[in-house]
Amino acid sequence: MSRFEEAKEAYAAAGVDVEAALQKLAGVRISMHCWQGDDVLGFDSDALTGGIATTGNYPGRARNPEELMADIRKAYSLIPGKHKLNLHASYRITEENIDRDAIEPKHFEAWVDFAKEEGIGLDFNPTFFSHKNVKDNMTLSSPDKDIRDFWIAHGKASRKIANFFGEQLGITALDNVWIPDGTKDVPADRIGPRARLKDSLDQIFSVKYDRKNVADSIEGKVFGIGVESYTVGSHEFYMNYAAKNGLMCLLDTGHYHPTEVVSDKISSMLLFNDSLALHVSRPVRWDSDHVIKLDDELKELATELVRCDALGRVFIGLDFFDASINRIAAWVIGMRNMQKALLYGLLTPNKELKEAQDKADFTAVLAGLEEIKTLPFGDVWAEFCKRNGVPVDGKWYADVKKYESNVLFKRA
Ligand code: RNT
Ligand code: ZN
Repeated sequence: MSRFEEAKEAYAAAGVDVEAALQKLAGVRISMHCWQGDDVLGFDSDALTGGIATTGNYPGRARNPEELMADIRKAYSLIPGKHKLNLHASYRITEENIDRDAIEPKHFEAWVDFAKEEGIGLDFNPTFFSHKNVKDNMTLSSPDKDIRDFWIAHGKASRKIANFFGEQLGITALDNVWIPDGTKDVPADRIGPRARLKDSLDQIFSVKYDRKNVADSIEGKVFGIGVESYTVGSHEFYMNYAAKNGLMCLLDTGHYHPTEVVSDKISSMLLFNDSLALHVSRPVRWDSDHVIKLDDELKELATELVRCDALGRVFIGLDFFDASINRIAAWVIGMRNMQKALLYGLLTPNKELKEAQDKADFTAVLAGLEEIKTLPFGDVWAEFCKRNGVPVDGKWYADVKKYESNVLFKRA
């Protein structure tokens, strides 16, 4: 018997159908964020500003669309399955000298062609940072009407582009709004900026699109660099705005107080919303956006998605950017870890454990959750990689190193 066959039996003894788990995992598209490839620089500015930051200067970052596409292709070749690519407006591809309020679908046609070739979907984000119109740390909530109008136009233009992605690819595109607005020190007026943000969002979302093409989400946050004391777009602000306006909340795992976990929020969100969006990241002491590890919280988050039967109504996107390591490896590790976490959740005897909980047999719950940790998970994961024609663990890194010396290190 092969190791996989043995693993299948071990899981079956615990009440888990391995083939069903593998089939479910194969149906999950994860949105890989383009911005890990170039340290969130994009193609329309020369510095990352606006409350987020990358650290490190590992050689070989992508400097133009060709390099970024080549690197993304390399990463996809080492990740099982077909996924999505998450773009920011700052990654437009054009010779035209246009500002962000004037971007159009045609400026993203090259990405649509790329997506068609790769068999992937696209997601989108308006870029409300790294721009001169981020005035006094404010965009959509600025007291300056011209500033607000510029960003409202950008928000509208972005949704039109996301709609174009959905139309062209036949895969719903997520359009996610995150803004850096806030104040460094304790503000004198909290409600004013929030009222202005509410009005700006009303204008952006006044245009209606077919939900088949574009799904809208808004992403809150607890604080950012330089805006430590007050964030206009807080979680409560967006949760209420989303509920009232039929939009989706996007929960970023780095955007809460350090002991607060997103895994515990998922069930509550799903009971009141048809769908949910996630940015999976790893905060180390703060929203540091480290590459996600297969740690307890990632497994808990993924298991919650499985238990809530939510794989069909959640938009899973990754959001980390580490400039101190090989960026392709960062993607591959993060994407594979997200898939491993989902597989872990799918290989958990959730039904039996729920029944034990309902009978108040908390000992069985504890024992069960602990014992699945030592089942032969790696053999099932290896089978998933093989079936998808990608290297198993231990076999992909050499390929990245080769690409690093042949391609990345040759970039001046
Ligand atoms: C910032 C948010 C946001 C960005 C990306 C680049 O704190 O997490 O999602 O990371 O849009
Ligand atoms: Zn995020």
